[in-house]
Amino acid sequence: MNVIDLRSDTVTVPTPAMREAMANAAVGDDVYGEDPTVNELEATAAEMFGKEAGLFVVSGTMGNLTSVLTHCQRGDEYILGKQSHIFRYEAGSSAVYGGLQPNTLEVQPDGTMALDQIRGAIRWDNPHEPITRLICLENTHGGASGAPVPLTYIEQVAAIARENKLKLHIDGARIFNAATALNTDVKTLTAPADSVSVCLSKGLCAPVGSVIVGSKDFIKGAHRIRKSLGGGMRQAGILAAAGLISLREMSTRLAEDHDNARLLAEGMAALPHMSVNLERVRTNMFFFTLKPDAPISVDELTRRLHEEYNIIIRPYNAERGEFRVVTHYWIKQSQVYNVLDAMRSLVGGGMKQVEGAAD
Ligand code: TLP
Repeated sequence: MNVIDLRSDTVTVPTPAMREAMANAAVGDDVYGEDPTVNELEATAAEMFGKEAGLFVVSGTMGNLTSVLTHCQRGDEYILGKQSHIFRYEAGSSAVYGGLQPNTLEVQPDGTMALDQIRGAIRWDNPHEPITRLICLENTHGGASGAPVPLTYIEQVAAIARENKLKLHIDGARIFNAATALNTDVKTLTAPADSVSVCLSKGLCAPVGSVIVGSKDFIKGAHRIRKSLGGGMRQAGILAAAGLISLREMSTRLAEDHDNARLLAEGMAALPHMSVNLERVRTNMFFFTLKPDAPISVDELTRRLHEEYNIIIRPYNAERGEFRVVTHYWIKQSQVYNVLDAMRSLVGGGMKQVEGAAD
């Protein structure tokens, strides 16, 4: 049986079509702007997002850092969620490389920050205070169970940004998941933003890379920052060739991953000793909790799923018994049933076999 890896959609490997495109990609030196496949990727991303230009970067982290450093100057402050990826999981990079100060606000279960708190966090024009320069949103929001953040909210934040001469950046690592869940397209969903960072290597299956999109001036500045961060790649068309398939083909099939996440969440919610908040299962990611009365510990469940069933999950907060599960292209519906069967055997419950279970 193939491994069923539910730790993240970052574990996706390139599809056979991607490997073929990579092998045949036309390449050149991208630092001279001469890689035709990178140029095509950047133009395609800009077109899809309705922005003037795009820039291929190594990772989501580099996409966010490059964007934030392009919008801000040393000593500036930017507003973002306390549970956002940029604040929690990017090694404090904007402080390390940009001398920037994050001003964090609580993220609500729907992935938003309260509008009055955003307004209240903007600094006065006073020499005692840092200058607020930027607001960052995340969509979908990983710190809020993959919640898709709706356009109306983004427009409201953009209006606050405009009134205060601030920029708006979206960490759109999973923006195509958000657009799928909200039944809209990424161009509409990100129209109010000055910049968006989009991961190609998560649910979209490319082996490496993200693109950032924005105005020509923004991308010109970002180009210089990317170079200074060591992100000027050479024959990167090999990677961009996979990214083109991500944008054109993989971005349209994410509903399948969302359906699988829901199927899995509903099956797990029906098991004793487990709790899942089904209302919060909106995209390809959800959290579940192993209740304290369960006949198995967090560590044992993790280990035995791996050793006995070839299923990999990672505790998110072991003390609270909390796990995160992420579905993706390499998880098929039959495997969701396999996972439910394995959970049932290990956690107990005596539920009837789920129909459709496969080997
Ligand atoms: N997220 C990873 C881990 O770092 C947590 C994951 O498994 O979810 N923005 C968001 C919203 C992300 O979730 C991630 C990666 C990034 C940015 C960074 O992307 P990479 O890993 O390409 O630097």
